[in-house]
Amino acid sequence: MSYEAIRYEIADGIGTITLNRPQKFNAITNQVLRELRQALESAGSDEGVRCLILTGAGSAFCAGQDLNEIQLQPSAGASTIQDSASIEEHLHKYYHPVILGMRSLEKPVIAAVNGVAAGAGCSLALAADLRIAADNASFIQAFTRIGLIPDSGSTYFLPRLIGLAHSLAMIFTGDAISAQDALQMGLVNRVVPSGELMEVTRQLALRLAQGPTRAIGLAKRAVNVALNTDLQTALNTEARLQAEAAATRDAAEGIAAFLEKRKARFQGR
Ligand code: LHQ
Repeated sequence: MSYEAIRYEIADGIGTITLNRPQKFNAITNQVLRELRQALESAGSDEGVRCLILTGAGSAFCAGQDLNEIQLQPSAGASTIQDSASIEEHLHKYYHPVILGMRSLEKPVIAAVNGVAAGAGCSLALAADLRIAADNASFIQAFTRIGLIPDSGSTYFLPRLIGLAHSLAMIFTGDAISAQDALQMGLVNRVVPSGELMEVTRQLALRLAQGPTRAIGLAKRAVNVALNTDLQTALNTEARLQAEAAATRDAAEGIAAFLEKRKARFQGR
């Protein structure tokens, strides 16, 4: 498939998705969401992709839903969006497969947040496993600024990452959070000078891509389950997935390498 609203490149076991509408701060159209879904599915089935980076072209990461595509109909008590009967249907049809696709992809997903991440653009960053932010990046729960509520997973991820108090302040005020404040809150893993963002992110992605990526994927699944369950179920899930991890060649190699006091050569299977 060819991509227009995003770029999708693969090198050294790393898939890089770049939101590519820089003149509109990478605002999200239906086409962006269709292509994102396609790239995520492709990354999932491609053994050559062992880690994924999500970033934005130009000076912004993503300004959220392209507001030109929303048709407001307050007199009818409803609003619609291009190609969908309702906003609710639109979220189910276009946004949710992308958010669920990022979480269910059993490969690490790193958001390289190169500038402002607003509205659903912030949700996209939150749905990644790890976030590295440029020092000039910012995070805005922009939804209430325009009379809407957080969607695309922000109500789910934000309190889990930074707790209720910070989350509700961000959501109620719509104020921009700087990269440094985001780091303090635990919203991002690391802040780096803007010019170093992609290199630092690639180094981390390369390290993960050369790791035991089957185990990393199973660990992601176990944590996804544990986020929403009781201790007994989490323990059961860990035990079942540990058995799967232990049956991989990487586990045999990892243990052998430790005993032989050498560096392990992982293959992701
Ligand atoms: C944009 C946008 C944008 C179009 C910047 N759309 N053009 C999903 C589905 C269904 C229902 C509703 O909700 C959702 C989820 C959502 O994401 S709702 C939230 C949508 N996003 C926003 O409300 C954020 C709107 N943008 C902004 O507040 C600002 O642009 C930010 C704070 C991101 C950046 O501010 P500045 O640095 O001052 O840049 P700017 O405003 O000048 O924007 C640069 C260009 O990008 C500009 O284009 P232009 O042709 O005028 O130079 C903007 O119009 C365009 N742009 N966001 N969401």
